[in-house]
Amino acid sequence: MRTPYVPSRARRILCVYPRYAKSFGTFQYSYPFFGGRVRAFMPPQGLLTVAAYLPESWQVRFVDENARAATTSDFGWADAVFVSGMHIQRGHINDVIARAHAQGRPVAVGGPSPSGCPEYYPEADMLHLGELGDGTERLLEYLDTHDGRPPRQIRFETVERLPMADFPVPAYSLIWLRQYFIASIQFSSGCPYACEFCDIPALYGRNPRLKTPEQVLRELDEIVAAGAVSVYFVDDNFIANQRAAQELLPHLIEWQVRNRYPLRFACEATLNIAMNERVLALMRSAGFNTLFCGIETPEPHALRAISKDQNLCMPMLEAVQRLNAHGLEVVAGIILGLDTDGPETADHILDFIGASQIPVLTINILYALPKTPLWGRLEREGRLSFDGHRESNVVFLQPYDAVVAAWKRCIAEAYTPEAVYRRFAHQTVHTFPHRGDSPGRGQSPPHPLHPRLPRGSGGIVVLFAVRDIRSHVYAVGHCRLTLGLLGHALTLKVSSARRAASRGRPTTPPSRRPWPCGRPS
Ligand code: B12
Ligand code: SF4
Repeated sequence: MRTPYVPSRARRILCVYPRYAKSFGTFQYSYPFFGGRVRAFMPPQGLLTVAAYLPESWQVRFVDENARAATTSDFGWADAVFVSGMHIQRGHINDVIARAHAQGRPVAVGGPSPSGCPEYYPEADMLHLGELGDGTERLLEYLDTHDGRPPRQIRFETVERLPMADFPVPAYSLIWLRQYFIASIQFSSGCPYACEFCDIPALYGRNPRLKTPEQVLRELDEIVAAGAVSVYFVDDNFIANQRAAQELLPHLIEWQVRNRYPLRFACEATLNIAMNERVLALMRSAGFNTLFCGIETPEPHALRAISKDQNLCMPMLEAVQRLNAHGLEVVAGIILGLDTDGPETADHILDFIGASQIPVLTINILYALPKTPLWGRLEREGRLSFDGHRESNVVFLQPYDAVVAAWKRCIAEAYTPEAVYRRFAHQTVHTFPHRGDSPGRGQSPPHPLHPRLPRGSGGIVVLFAVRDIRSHVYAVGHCRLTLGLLGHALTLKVSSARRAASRGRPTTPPSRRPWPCGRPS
């Protein structure tokens, strides 16, 4: 639904989603393979949701700067500018603010970075902290009743969140969905766990909030009408509320059957999903192909130390096999630089990669995000570094050079072409044949990247041409990053990643490095 606020006059709102940092995780080096169609990774759910929530009488223009830059005339058109983003986009967020101010336009910033670190945005006119809710209503009222830039910064903080059942369908009509590598949808928000490095519980709460199955299906109708073929559930943990996931899945199955399986799904979940046979069977029937899991480390004592015990509820290799047996290709997040790491940790990680045959992993170096238990502990221990030339803001217990060398070694060895092809070959035997035989799949048009590859199960390849994984892939480790979509990628092109990793040479000049939070301001 839209806001209940009834405005007294019309307004023009320009929503601008800033560029991401070039990185492995956004696959941007692969976009040229899509014949010019793909220009960005995933639609910005948060800002699109806000855009859909605005009063009906207000005009909204939406620019995702990953596809095209907002122009002077866009800024000139607007009465106010809305910006969103992550810490890693801090520089670009501040750049949008500066361009809006150059046209005399007031700017409201919101989303995960301003909500976590409002102090990063001293130039923003309005700060929106938290999710849609009472803070949003006050912001809208302010914009309705005031013109131009306020004399000083104003904060609008959501204390009472809007129930997710009242969230509007994101304003997909304002963007061209097919320009994205993969479409996205949100079912739940929040996570009951408390992994030490993660800011999700602080930002979104520990008691997962949910959309209704009907809402999700309505969104899927719009997404498929806009031409998408793969959809990523952006929930941090698809089984944060296991019962709710179990209730949603039959609706997804029924929708897929009714529509002849037009979509493949990917999501993020904790590894203990492997314990829930019923959910896995339903996911298979619903057309889930890929699951991103925050494995973090194969060392059990390390998992306990970072409060990620949920990964230990069954032997990890067995958990991965169970997921594969349900047709789910696992994508894993790995972290190096934990306090428990020792000289053998890199070997343990590489052994685990070989044994699990997980084809794609995001191998990160630990980075402390503000508002996390990790940040608090390191601050107390005097172990936060603000030296912008380091790969991480963590003062590791191991020597810095040893941690960075172990990290590079893991990336280089995990991504030799031979190793990657070997792991994918394993998937063709142990995962892809277990995918559901969905009615529409056999009849779908040829693969968008390669006409000889089938679209459905089996035609799997990963496409990455990564330039510089050094500076951009740092750790949050858990269930994110989004690779889950790989169900239809196709070429494996990792040699440049290996070159960068083995030479230790950044291809991004230091001045353009996307330091997230923690850089001295
Ligand atoms: C999808 C996703 C991505 C996508 C982004 C796609 C896109 N265009 O948005 C991709 C794959 C690019 C991505 C990458 C990364 N991500 Co990410 N990602 C997510 C994820 C899983 C979902 C985002 C989402 O859609 N949420 C749903 C929407 C509805 O929520 P929302 O954005 O918060 O919006 C709500 C409010 O904040 C508010 N709001 C939002 N914007 C605005 C603006 C205004 C003006 C107002 C009024 C309100 C408002 O209204 C919305 C409705 O309530 C989140 C986790 C999460 N739960 O959000 C992590 C998350 C955003 N990612 C995170 C990180 C760290 C990364 C990486 C750095 C990870 C890495 N190790 O490399 C990379 C960076 C990539 C790069 N090179 O730039 C962190 C950010 C931490 C922070 N506080 O900034 C998060 C929070 C996860 C985490 N804790 O680790 N990510
Ligand atoms: S890392 Fe994943 S499981 Fe852990 S708190 Fe964050 S979202 Fe939840």
